[in-house]
Amino acid sequence: MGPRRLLLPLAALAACFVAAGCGGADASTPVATNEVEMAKSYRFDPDVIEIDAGDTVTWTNNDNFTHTVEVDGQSDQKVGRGDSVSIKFDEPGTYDYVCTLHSHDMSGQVIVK
Ligand SMILES: [Cu+2]
Repeated sequence: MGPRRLLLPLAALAACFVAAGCGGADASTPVATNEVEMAKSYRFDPDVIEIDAGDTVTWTNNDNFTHTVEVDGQSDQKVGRGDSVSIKFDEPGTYDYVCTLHSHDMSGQVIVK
């Protein structure tokens, strides 16, 4: 009799890998605030916020690099080191935004109620 080869554990391991995924940008709990920091390094903090319609959100850049805020459907706003930008949200909805310079690392969401 030859040795038995058990391939099953390997298959199970591979399935776990797929299930765990590589993480998404959608796991954050919204924070009720209208202040977002561009924190070191390459982060929006908090990345998901909740505000009321008519509120203005201010992003402040405390990182060592220039960033931008581009809300879906709006123009890109450049924010240098130490600068800030404010955007008013009049209509309820969910607004995704990115830093267009670092869109892989820096994205966030404004939920307007
Ligand atoms: Cu950036």
